[in-house]
Amino acid sequence: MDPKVLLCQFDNLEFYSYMILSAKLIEKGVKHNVEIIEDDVFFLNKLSGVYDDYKIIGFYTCNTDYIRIMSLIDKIKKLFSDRVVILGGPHPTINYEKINFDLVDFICVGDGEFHFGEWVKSGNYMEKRNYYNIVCDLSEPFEAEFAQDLNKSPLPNRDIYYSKYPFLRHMGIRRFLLSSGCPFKCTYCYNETFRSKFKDSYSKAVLFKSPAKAVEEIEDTLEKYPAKAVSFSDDNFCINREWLFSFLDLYSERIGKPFHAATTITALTDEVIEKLSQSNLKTIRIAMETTNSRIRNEILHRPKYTNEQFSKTVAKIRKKKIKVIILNMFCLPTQTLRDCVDIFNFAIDYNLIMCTTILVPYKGTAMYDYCLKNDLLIDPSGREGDLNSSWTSLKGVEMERMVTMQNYTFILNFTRFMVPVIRFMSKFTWFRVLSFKLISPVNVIGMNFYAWTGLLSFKKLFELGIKTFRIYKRKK
Ligand code: B12
Ligand code: SF4
Repeated sequence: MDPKVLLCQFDNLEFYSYMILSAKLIEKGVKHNVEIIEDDVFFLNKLSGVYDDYKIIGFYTCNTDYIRIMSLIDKIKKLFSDRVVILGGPHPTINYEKINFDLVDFICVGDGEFHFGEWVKSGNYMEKRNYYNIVCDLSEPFEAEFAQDLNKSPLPNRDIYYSKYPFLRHMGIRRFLLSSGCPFKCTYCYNETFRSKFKDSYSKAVLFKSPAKAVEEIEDTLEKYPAKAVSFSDDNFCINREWLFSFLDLYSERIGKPFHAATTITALTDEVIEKLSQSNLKTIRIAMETTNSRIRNEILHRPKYTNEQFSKTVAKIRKKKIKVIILNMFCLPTQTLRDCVDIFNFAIDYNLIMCTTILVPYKGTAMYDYCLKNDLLIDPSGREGDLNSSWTSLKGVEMERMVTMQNYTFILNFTRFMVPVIRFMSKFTWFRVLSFKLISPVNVIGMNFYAWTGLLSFKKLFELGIKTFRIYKRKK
């Protein structure tokens, strides 16, 4: 009997990686399914029930997921020793030396679209040896492999999600990824690590789908799965002016739906803003990361921009009736509570919606090495954050107090008088603990609510809120 593949994840969202792998598995005639795991015990029961004959179990693994996935694999291996477990995605790609091969059978270093299907189909998964970029033995040679031309990547098979999860099918917004990579060198980002680690294996820092191919994919998708709006997940949507303009020309002509994207402030010239506005851009995410330019330049290695330049550009975008969401990070090395106060005041001064996160120095990044070298990390081998909320990875009470400030973003974003109040209260341990436990989930929901209103209906936002609460309940 042919082996079946189960692709597992924790987040309630379509993963491009799985939709692409699925297209390839279909091509090779491999039966497969996707599973969004809400509860570990329930999932383990399913492995002996509906997934009884799913021999190969795959996990998309970000740094954030690794520890949780490893604890689940430990249980899988104890209960079902015949299952073959394979990890793919950013963590095994940039940290393959650190994978625990006592538990994991194989990892995929780089893109899975090239050999995964044939590895399953031809029965190579039964042999403990490396197969191109599918690796189980680091002492033997292997080739990390990456897409060189996105036009040659298979069209994502969305049906794998939409036929199974009505919540995703009826989301009202469809996500697309038209490029990969970003030319900047931010120390906390995957892109810089990826480039320095695999400098001989990739062709260009940023790859794009051709505008014609991109629009074709959007058209086909919307025809099959209608939606009110489109969201581009690209790291830096506006980074190449020439590509952007020719894509937007076609998009306006053939699609024209309201859309959402993320970019760096440096890409937003007057001409680009005008073009985006004419093309029906409704919301844009721009990372400022911190108002402290020393930290931005010397520690984060962000592209160069001043606070003034940032505020002026943002004002121009808002004049075009485009909603701006700025992103900021808390608990950065050398950051102080004063900096956090400045961040809130900046958002209030310019009337900006702000989403904040807490820095997680991911293993494998320059930021992790910096924190390790300067003895800043509480636990260098510990957890690497969580999708929705994190505790500080950096030592010090000041850092803990910044977590509390972050937990109240949904209020401090709009009420200046509350900023010193929360800053003062964060002195008390009980207040910090209580805020983390009770307020941080509300904060995540609040920030998402402000960020997505206008693109998602109230009903969808409500459903998303409920799902987020369920994640917290599970964690508790
Ligand atoms: C779209 C996107 C999202 C989306 C969708 C996430 C998803 N998993 O698809 C959302 C908004 C939900 C998201 C959330 C997060 N993201 Co994100 N995201 C991206 C982005 C921009 C594109 C991912 C993508 O679709 N790539 C295209 C597909 C085709 O490539 P791929 O995912 O690498 O998959 C290929 C291979 O990796 C491999 N593969 C992958 N999985 C598997 C599994 C098996 C079994 C096999 C064999 C192969 C295989 O085959 C695939 C096809 O070739 C990347 C940037 C990037 N350059 O990848 C960041 C990125 C993955 N995200 C990142 C982060 C940090 C996050 C969050 C932790 C943010 C947060 N604090 O909440 C969460 C984590 C959620 C999660 N568990 O995935 C980091 C990861 C860093 C790291 N070292 O782990 C990245 C790299 C961004 C960055 N520049 O640093 N993200
Ligand atoms: S600008 Fe964003 S995507 Fe580009 S390297 Fe920096 S953090 Fe990564």
